[in-house]
Amino acid sequence: MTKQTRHAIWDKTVECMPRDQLRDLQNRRLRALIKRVYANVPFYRDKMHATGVTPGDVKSVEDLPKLPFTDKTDLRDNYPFGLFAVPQSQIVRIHASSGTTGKPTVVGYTANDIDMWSELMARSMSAAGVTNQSIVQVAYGYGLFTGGLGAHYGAERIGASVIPMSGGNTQRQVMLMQDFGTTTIACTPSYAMVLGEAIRDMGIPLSNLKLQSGVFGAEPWTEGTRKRLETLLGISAQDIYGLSEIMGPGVSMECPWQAGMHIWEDHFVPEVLDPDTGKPLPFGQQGELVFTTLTKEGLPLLRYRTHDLTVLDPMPCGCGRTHVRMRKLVGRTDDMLIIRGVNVFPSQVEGVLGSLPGVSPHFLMVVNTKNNMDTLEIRVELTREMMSDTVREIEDLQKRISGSVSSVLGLHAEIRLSPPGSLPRSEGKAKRVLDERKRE
Ligand code: DLL
Repeated sequence: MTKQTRHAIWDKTVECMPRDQLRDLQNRRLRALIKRVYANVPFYRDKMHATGVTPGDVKSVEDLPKLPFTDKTDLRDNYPFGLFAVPQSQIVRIHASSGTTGKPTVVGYTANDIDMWSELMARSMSAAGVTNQSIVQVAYGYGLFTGGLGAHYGAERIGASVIPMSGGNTQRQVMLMQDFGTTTIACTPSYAMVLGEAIRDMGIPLSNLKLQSGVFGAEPWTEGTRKRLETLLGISAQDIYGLSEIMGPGVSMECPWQAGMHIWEDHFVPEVLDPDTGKPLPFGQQGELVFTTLTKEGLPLLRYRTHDLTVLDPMPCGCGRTHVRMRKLVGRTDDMLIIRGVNVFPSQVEGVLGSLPGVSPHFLMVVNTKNNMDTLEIRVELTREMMSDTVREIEDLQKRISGSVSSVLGLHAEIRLSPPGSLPRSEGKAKRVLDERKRE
């Protein structure tokens, strides 16, 4: 499939709406939202009082900077249901995302919220070519995580046949993929890699499969990984973004042009800020993504700080959709490691490894301290082909990885090569970092 392949647009009226009309729609929805949260959520009412803003002060999207931010800690402080804007009797679904520490972040949906989410997931999956002829294997986890049920409802809304596999059980996934003629696989890119390698290792030719597309998200992945997945699985691989607090998957989605993810702006207003000062940045500059939800009933959020780093691009897209695009994520502000004073994102390491033949995309960064100095070791798996090479060739490869890592990261890393299959595999979001530094 080429990048310019056109798939039917799910809701052309909205997805291709002229930007001035889209802005009018946002402004109307924003005014209604502010009234709603002011009336129904004491937390927002108090915050607005504290900053001296009244609902009447927010007339349009341009007024958003007058409003205070919301952060994950606000959800934690009001755990579990304190920020819900409707009585619990109207909440029909609860999801949660596990934090690194303590209590999870809890989100609640009304029946209308679930309907809106299904619609936006239908919109998103259509952009990856899913139709009512498709057979969609959902290998995102089902449960409190939003990936499984989000993809499930979206694919059903389109009328596709859904296989609700959840993550894991790789051999069985591959068997059903063959037997049922799966056309679209929805899972994390790291699990897609596991599936692709299993198909290869089981000696199954791609011609035995009917795979056409992948809907991959929930973690950062690079262009190099996209190429590998497209080759390994014989598909077009599209990026999908979202977070449970804002809705779940389907906040934004790549179109076949694979040039950024369209944020569904009729429901979410994005801003990009300088993460340190909180000041809005113009289009084209990298910063932290912040969302205001326009239509959510259960858990509306004002200026929610995602901690995700990206760049917004408002230029028209070849696909005809007018909604602003966000660039593939670099990572999260809280994923950023500071090693000997140098800022490092795991996605940079993924980028380096993806560009070198002989190494698999599986890696683990181990950060430690030795003599009061940070150390970085990168464990990298060799490919099977490379394993049959001479020690000399393997040593050369090690030097090449080390050289590329130092020049991209600006930091020396110890490269530890290991045999194929030796690093842990993930069924959901990959764990790329083991930080063993002692914290004060
Ligand atoms: O990961 C929702 C989701 C499910 C998105 C399935 C896409 C597909 P959370 O568990 O709340 O929700 O994690 C949200 O994951 O803030 C990003 O840091 C990261 N993330 C999500 N999608 C992408 C992506 C789901 N396409 C957090 N690229 C977000 C990079 C992503 N990071």
